[in-house]
Amino acid sequence: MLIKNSIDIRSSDITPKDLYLSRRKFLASVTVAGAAVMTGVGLRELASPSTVAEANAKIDNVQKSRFSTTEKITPYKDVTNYNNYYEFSTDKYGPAGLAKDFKTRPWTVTIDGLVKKKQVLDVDSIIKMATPEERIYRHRCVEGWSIVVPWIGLSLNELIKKAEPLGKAKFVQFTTIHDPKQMPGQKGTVLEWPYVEGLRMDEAMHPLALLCFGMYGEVLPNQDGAPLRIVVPWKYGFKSAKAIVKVSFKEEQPINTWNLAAPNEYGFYSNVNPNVDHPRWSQAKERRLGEFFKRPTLMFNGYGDQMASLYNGMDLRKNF
Ligand SMILES: Nc1nc2c(c(=O)[nH]1)N[C@H]1C(S)=C(S)[C@@H](COP(=O)(O)O)O[C@H]1N2
Ligand SMILES: [Mo]
Repeated sequence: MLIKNSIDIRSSDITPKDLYLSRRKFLASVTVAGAAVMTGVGLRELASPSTVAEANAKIDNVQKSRFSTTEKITPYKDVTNYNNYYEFSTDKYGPAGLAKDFKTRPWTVTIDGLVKKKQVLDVDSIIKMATPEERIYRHRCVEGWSIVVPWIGLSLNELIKKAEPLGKAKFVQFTTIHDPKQMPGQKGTVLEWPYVEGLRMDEAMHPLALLCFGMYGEVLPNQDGAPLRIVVPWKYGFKSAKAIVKVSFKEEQPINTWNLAAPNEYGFYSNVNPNVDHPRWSQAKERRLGEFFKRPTLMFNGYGDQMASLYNGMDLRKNF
């Protein structure tokens, strides 16, 4: 979002996906073995068939979702080489390389705040809470580019139900890991760290909100938010926090990083809305990665049938 003018999309440098994947698999397995030595986690545990720690490891047993769009899926190489992930770099071509050794195991997620069951959960126990679903969603970045991604995950509400929120809990906040040793961008002050995002409870409970750990049939690549991220397809991309370590239930509307950084440009709700311009550019159109011509942006990113009723009576110009 620091980039104010044209968006440079390189879609011509085609790497055959198989070649690319086998190289990444090699890198990932080396990293996993190294992490096991350093953390004392047994290699046997890491190698057990139900543990899916490796970026690009295949995910079995994935159900199709009725929420999937039938639009053309964006090429894997675009989705995994053009990323917003400021913890690693503000250059969209940076995270793919800089995140390749990022350690995603062991990994825990702390559930705290206004819940009956405060707890610390191992990421693999969260992943096993429900049968994984493939959800092919449109994803619209506030900067004017979009992608269609076959995400894999479970409804966020599965995790929320396990936590048993109290009646007072009106919002949920997600916190990204803070680890400047591994995340070079966190040594700088381009944003306040850790990255935080939030949803109103009814948004978080909506079946479209996804707790995501995979894409394209495989474990999430690190640059796309491994081991666990949020995906809320009716909102601008920055609402979909990556690499989360904490889920907190709150009475008051929580802080979200981009609102803190530029409150007149980025709101809390950030529903995709072609009728409300960003102060510095129009939001009426978008460019799908890998395509040349722009297309019109849809209200709620095309998810209005499911989502519009949640915002009845709200002024969407004020609550942008
Ligand atoms: N922790 C964290 N999460 C983040 C971001 C980030 O910089 N840090 N960028 C956001 C933005 S602006 C977008 S568009 C999406 C991009 O997700 P993708 O790289 O998987 O396409 O991640 C979102 N989640
Ligand atoms: Mo974004």
